[in-house]
Amino acid sequence: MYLESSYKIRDKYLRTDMLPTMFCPGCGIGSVLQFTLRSIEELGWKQDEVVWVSGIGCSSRVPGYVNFDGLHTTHGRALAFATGIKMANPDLKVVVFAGDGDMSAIGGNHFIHAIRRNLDVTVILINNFTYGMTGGQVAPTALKGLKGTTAPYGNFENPFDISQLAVAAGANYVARWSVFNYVQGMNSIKKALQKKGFSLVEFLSPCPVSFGRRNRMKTAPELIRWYQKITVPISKAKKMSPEELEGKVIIGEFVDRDRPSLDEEYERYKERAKKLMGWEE
Ligand SMILES: Cc1ncc(C[n+]2csc(CCOP(=O)(O)OP(=O)(O)O)c2C)c(N)n1
Repeated sequence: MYLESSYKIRDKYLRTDMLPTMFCPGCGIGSVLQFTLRSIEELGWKQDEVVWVSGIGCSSRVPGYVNFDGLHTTHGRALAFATGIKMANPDLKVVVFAGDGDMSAIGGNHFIHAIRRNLDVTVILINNFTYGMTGGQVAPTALKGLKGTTAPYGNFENPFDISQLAVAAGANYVARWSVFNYVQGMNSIKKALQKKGFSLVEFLSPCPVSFGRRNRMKTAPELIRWYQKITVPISKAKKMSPEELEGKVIIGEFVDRDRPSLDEEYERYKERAKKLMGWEE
């Protein structure tokens, strides 16, 4: 039954002429792609209602594999292009597929300002704590002590908690899971897709080749066990001290609210301007 529905998803939504993907064995991006496609299928959305946008990185390859209109743009700039799409055609649903490097390093300013404006898009963020495509440099999300080509003795900088950054900047919906939290992850994607305003679903996602190898976790099962060790559900985290939470990653739903989105505010602004200026329709 599950396999049958997987074939249906594959045949309906993937550009089979683009397969196989460039993802390495054990990479989590395919799982997150599947959650997103299953969510769209369950919501009954039509393919021509949705646009996929990405920047550069392994995760940013995704729009090229799916049978939707999409843009594969420049590193860190996916949200700038997404802003153009959404404001030019507010009826379109915009999904941004991004890496943690793309959104929190080179695209960090686009990220916080798109959220501040409450742009009506859903960001599906693949957090592998590394720059996967370029071979494993540490990303701003890398926890202290993790190794990468740019930190062979262990990262000594403080990491960004990208979900908390999104909450603080004003996102309407934010959740974080690991790719192994299949049910919760899909529920969050469905909620995020239906949410008006900015929504983010962050996934801790295994990158055995660029990240795991440098951190003594060469295979996906080793990374699964590590995620189980470092993740703490939000309900449990509330009872823990900052010292106990050191080196841990909290998972769960962080915010679910309904602030007006950028396109809604822009429509109101246009109406106000027309009234003030006495312009006719
Ligand atoms: C302007 C610019 N700077 C740097 C690069 C090199 N580059 C390509 S992908 C990448 C990082 C990708 O990391 P991330 O966004 O985390 O995605 P992942 O590959 O891990 O999925 C970098 C720095 C680039 N393509 N363009």
